[in-house]
Amino acid sequence: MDSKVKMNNGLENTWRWYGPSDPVSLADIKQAGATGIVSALHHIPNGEIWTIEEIQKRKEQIENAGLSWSVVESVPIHEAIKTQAEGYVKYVENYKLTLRNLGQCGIDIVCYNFMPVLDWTRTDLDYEVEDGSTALRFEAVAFAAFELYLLKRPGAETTYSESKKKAAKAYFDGLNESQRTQLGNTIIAGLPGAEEGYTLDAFNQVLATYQNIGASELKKHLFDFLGQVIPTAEKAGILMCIHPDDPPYPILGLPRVVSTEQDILDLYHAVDSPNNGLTFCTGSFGVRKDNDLVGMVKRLGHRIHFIHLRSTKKDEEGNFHEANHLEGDVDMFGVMKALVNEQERRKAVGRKDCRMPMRPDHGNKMLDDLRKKTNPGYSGIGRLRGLAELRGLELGIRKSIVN
Ligand code: DNO
Repeated sequence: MDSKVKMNNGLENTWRWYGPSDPVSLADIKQAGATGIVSALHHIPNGEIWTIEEIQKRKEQIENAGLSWSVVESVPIHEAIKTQAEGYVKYVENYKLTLRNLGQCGIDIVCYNFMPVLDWTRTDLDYEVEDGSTALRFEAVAFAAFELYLLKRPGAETTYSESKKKAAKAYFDGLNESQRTQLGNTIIAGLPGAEEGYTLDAFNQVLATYQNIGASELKKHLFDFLGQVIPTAEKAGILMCIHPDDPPYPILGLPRVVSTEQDILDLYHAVDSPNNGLTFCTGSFGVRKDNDLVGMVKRLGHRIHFIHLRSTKKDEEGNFHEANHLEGDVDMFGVMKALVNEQERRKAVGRKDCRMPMRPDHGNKMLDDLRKKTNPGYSGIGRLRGLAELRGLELGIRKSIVN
C-alpha cells in the first residue's frame, strides 16, 4: 500500500467551517488537505430545533464542494438546561428532535459543551509572539481586572488575595477607556462558536442564575441531560462527545465540571453507553498540569469520538497563550502516537467508528491573515500550518510503528 492510501486510513483530517460567511471558503479548506468539515447551524437560535431542511441545505453546500460534513460542532445546550430553570424540559425535547433530524440526514458525531454562561474564554486575541504572528492568550491579571473593576461582579473580591487585587487594580488603571471596552468585549461578547454574547448588565444577571448551583448540582444537571438524550442518540446513530472546559478550572464563581480525567470518568459512568463520549481537546485539558494527556488518551480513548489538537504555553501565574501545534507544553508526539494506537485497535476489533475525526484547533494569525479579518483562532494560514504539521507527525508515527 502506498503512503497516500495509508494516510486515508489514518485520523480523518477535518476543519471547522462557520458556514457561508466564514472568510475561509470550502475551496480553501480543500486545498489545505482536509476532507471532513466540522460545522454548525449558527444562524438557528440556541434552543430551537434544527430542521431536516436546514441540515440538508448545509450538507449539500459542503458536499457540492467535494467534502463531507463529518462532525457537528456544536449543538449548543440552552442555559435553562444547565440551570434546570423552569421550562427547561422543552429545550431537552428540542435537543432530542435535533439529534433525530441530524441522524436522519446521516450525521453521526455531535460535539457540545456544558460550560456555564461562557464557552471558551481569552483576554487577548492579538498577543504577538517572537516570530511576529499573533496568538490567543489568557492572562490571569487581565481577567481579574475585568471581573473586579469592570464587571464589578458581586462576591468577586472575596475570591482574590490582597496582592492579586492590587496587581489587577494597577493593570486596570493602566488601561484607557477603549482598552477597557476591548477587554470586556473579548471576554463577554462571544468568541466564534460561543453562540451567546452579553452586555455587562445582562452578564451579571445571567451569572446570578448560578447562585445556588455548585459543582455537584451542575454535574447532576449534566448527567440528567445525558440520561435523557443518550437513548435518543443511540437510536439516531449519533455519537455525542462533550468538549472540556476552556480554561479547565472555575472562573467567575461559576462551577466547571468537565476539566479533568476524573470528570470524564464520572461522565462515562453516569450513562454507560458508547454514544456518551468525549471530544479530546489537548488545548483545553493541557492547561492543567495534573492532566496527563497521553494517559488520558490511553484510558479514555475507547470513547473519544472527536479530536482537537493544539498546544498551549503556560506559566506559574495561570497565564497561557496558544503555541504552535508541535511546540508549547503539550506532548503532541505522545498524544498522536496514543491516538494512532487507539485507531489501530479499533480497526483490529472491527469497530465501525474508525474515522476518528481530528482538526487542527486554532492557529496563529500569520502571513496574509495578519492583514485580513479572520475569526479569532480560526485564521486560514495558521490552521493550514497546524494541519500540515500534525499530518506529517501522524505519517511519521504510522510509518514507524504500524509497518
Ligand atoms: C473553541 C472551541 C469551543 C468548542 C465548544 C464545543 O475554539 O473549541 O468553542 O467549539 O466548546 O461545544
